Amino acid sequence: MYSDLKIAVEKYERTKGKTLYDVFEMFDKDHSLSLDLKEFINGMEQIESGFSIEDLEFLFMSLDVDKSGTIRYSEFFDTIQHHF
Ligand SMILES: [Ca+2]
Repeated sequence: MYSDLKIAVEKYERTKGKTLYDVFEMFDKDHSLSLDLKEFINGMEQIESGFSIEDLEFLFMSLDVDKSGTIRYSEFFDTIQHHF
């Protein structure tokens, strides 16, 4: 499922000419430099990732490495860049 996440994000980056940081910033509506579950789900729907809500909840929990209830940029970035 991580590879699907990477593919979805990279497809969006390519078609829109965005960086991974731009994508994160777009998701991070309140500019807290971290994503809560709602921001993550809304963001993934915005880039038309095609994941179900259940999949997104699972991904969110996996991305939240330290189980803080939010995804920090470093967690987001590390998972997408280095998980393969
Ligand atoms: Ca946030």
